[in-house]
Amino acid sequence: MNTDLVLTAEVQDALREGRPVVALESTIISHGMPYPQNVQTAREVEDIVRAHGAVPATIAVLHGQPRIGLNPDDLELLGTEKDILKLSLRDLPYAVALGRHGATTVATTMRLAALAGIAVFATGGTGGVHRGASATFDVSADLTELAQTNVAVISAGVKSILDIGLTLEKLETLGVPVLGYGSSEFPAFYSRESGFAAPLRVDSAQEVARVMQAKWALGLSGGVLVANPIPAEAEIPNHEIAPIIERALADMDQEGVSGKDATPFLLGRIVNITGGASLTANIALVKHNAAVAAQIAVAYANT
Ligand code: PSU
Ligand code: MN
Repeated sequence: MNTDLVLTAEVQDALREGRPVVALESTIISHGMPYPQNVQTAREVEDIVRAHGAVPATIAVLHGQPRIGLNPDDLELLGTEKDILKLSLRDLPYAVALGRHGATTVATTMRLAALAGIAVFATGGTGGVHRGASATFDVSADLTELAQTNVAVISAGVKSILDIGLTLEKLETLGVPVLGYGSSEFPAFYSRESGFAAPLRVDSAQEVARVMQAKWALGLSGGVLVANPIPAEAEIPNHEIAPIIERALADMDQEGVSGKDATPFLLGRIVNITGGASLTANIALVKHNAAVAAQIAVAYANT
């Protein structure tokens, strides 16, 4: 068994030379979007990172190897193969030990990125405290990872499939700076508005880079969460998406879905109910996050 990280030459060279690199997750490919949009989006997101002057490093476990940077065939495999594990942090050693394929969640991608020396990571939305968590204890490992691993995560906030208020409270407890990017409102993934204020606000990639530098220079370990609202022309307003999310949550209860299957079930259900409109929004926000993340990685490399 070999637990070493496997980096592509492109990523390895960039890291050695101190050039900007942006990590990208793979659960969104295998469990977050349908085929073929998942693979196409993964490719386009990598192109956007490059166009903004950084090197993309999509992260996954293939044949039990933690891989930092993937080729187009790898992306296709992650988007089409049926038995790709969803790897939260607890599942990582299992996939490595048994030689399995696995798509990494935000938590696991953060950890592997940090091990590789990558400080900036773009995703769609992070996990958080699920609604009803006081009974189910369903709180994403993304939050505990943000508490301990030194990576800045660029996301479009969190979906209201979660309890946004409790998620923000938990992030405060865990000491994670939450930065509204050009926004005083904390965004809600499909929507620019959540009804919750962003705890802190920044207005440039340089400001994010300085917060990262200050946090780690102070010896504070853990991540920084950048909440980047979906572009206005792509958003689904809260009053439209809220009842759809309620319906998806009711369907989930009825079908008895819980645990690691909750987020993939809800995303798929929302795509069905909206006739694909939520997928279009999801793709737009991921691309926007990739562009902003690349700008942050460039600024951070220059600090
Ligand atoms: N949010 C999305 N799409 C996704 C996810 C979140 O819009 O695919 C994925 C991310 O990989 C995130 C994971 O880390 O779901 C959270 O899963 P859980 O709630 O089981 O921790
Ligand atoms: Mn969970």
